[in-house]
Amino acid sequence: MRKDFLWGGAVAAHQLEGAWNVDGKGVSIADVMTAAKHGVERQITAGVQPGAYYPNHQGIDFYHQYPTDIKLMAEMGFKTFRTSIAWSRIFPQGDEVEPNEAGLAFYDRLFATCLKYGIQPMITLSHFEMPYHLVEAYGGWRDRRLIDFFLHFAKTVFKRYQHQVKYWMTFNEINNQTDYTKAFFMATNSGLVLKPDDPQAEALMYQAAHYELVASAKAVQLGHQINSAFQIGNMINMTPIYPLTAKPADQLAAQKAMQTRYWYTDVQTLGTYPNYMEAYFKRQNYRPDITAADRAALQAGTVDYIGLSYYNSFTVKAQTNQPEYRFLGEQATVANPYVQASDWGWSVDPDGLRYGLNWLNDHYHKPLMIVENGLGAVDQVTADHQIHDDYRIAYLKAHIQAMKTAIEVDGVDVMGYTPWGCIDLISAGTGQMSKRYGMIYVDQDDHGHGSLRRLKKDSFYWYQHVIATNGQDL
Ligand code: P53
Repeated sequence: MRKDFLWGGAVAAHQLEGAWNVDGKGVSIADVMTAAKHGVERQITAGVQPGAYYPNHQGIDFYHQYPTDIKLMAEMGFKTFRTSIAWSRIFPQGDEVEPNEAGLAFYDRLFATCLKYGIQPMITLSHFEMPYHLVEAYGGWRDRRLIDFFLHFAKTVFKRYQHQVKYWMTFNEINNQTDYTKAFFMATNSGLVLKPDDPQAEALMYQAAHYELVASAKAVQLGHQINSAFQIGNMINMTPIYPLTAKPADQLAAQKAMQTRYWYTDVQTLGTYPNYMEAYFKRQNYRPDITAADRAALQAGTVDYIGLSYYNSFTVKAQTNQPEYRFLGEQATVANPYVQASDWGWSVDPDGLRYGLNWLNDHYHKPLMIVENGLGAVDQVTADHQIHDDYRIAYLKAHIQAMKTAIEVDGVDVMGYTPWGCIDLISAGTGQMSKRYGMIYVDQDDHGHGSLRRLKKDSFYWYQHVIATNGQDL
C-alpha cells in the first residue's frame, strides 16, 4: 500500500446537493428524472412537469448541510472526498459565456471546508448532470458544439480551483452508454433522448462518445497548461465480463464483449481508436465525424490515471456462430452460478475487483484509482438509533481485501479507494433513497419525507479503523 494512499468516499452533486434551483442553478438532465425502483426505469420527462416527483431536486440537502457532513467524513479519517461540480450551477444553460458566480462561490466554500480538515477534494467534471438546455437545444452530445461548451466549463473551474483541487476526472462512467438500448444511459452519459428502438441509437452513441472523448482529451491538455501538477483521469465502469464455460466460442464472446465495453479506455489512455473499433465502424457503415485534428487531440491528451467504479461482474455465453459476437449490454448476460446477487440483482464478486484491476493494469500500465465501490442495501434503524449494517461491512471488507491482494501480490499500482455514497444519497439508477450505500445514514424515505437527520452506522466506525491502520486491520 502506498503511504499516501487516498482513502475516502465518493458522491455526485446531483445525487446529494438538492437545491436544484437555488442561487441561479439551471435545470440539469438529473432534474427531469422521476423516481423508480428495481425493475422499473426512471422516466425522463420533457422539462420539469408540475406535480411530478423528482428526487434529485432535494437530494439530501447537502447544499446546506455540507459543513456537518464533511465534519463527519473528517471524523472517519478521509484523506479525499470525491464529488462532482454540477455543471448547471456554473453555467445554468450550458452555453453562456459568463459563469454564475453564486455557483462558483458554493464550491469555494465546500472545498475550503474539506481542506480545513486535510481532505483533498477529487472532482468529476461531468457526472450524469449536464444542463438540460443543452439536451433540448442541441440534442446533447450528438452536436460537436458541446465540446467547446464543456471546455469552457472545464477551463472556468480548473482556473478557479487550481489551488484547491489536484485530482480531476472528466466523464463519469463514459462506457455505460455501450448499453445504447437503455434510455437512462443515453440520457445520463450523453444527453441523448431517443424514442425506444430508435434505429439510429447505436450510431448516435458512437458519435456522442467520440465528441466526449475529444472533449476529455482537450480538457486533459488544458488542465495541465493551467496547473502542471494536476492529475487528470478518465472514469470507466469496470464490470469484468466472464465466459460461462471453457468453450472457445464462450471465450470469444467474453473477449469481444470486453472490447465493446472498454475501447473508450484505449482511446483515453493510448490516444488512439483500437483497430477492432475502426473495423466495426467500417463493417456497420458508420461514418462518425472523426477529423484528423480530433485524432491529434486524442493523442495529445491521454490521461494521468484511470479512475474506475467497480460493483459487479457480468457473465456471457456465445449466442450465435457469427464472428461478430455483438454485445448488447446487461440484457445479453447470463447468471453466474458461482456468485450471489444483491437485493437489486447486482452480482457480488470481490474477486472480480482483483480481476478488473489486473486487466486494466495489463492493458494500459497506468496508475488506477478505485473511485466507486459499494453495496446498495436496505438499512433498519433500531429503537436506539443504531444501524447494524454488517452486510455492508462484509462487502467492503471483501473488496478491500481483493484490492490489497492486487496491490501486494500482483503489484498493481492503486492510488486510492473511495467507496460510493459514503453518505446515503439518491440512487442514480432508481431514484430511490432506500437503496443505501452510506456509512452515514440519512433519515429520508423514497418519497422525500424524513428529518434528514444524519446517524453513524456500524460501518462508520469500522471504516474509521480501516483508514487509521492504512488498511492493515479489516
Ligand atoms: P445506483 C449503472 C450501472 C453501474 C453503475 O448506482 C451505475 C449505474 C447507474 O445507476 O452508476 C454508478 O445508484 C454511478 C453513480 C451511482 C452508482 O454507480 O443505481 O457512477 O452515480 O449512484 C450506484 O445504485
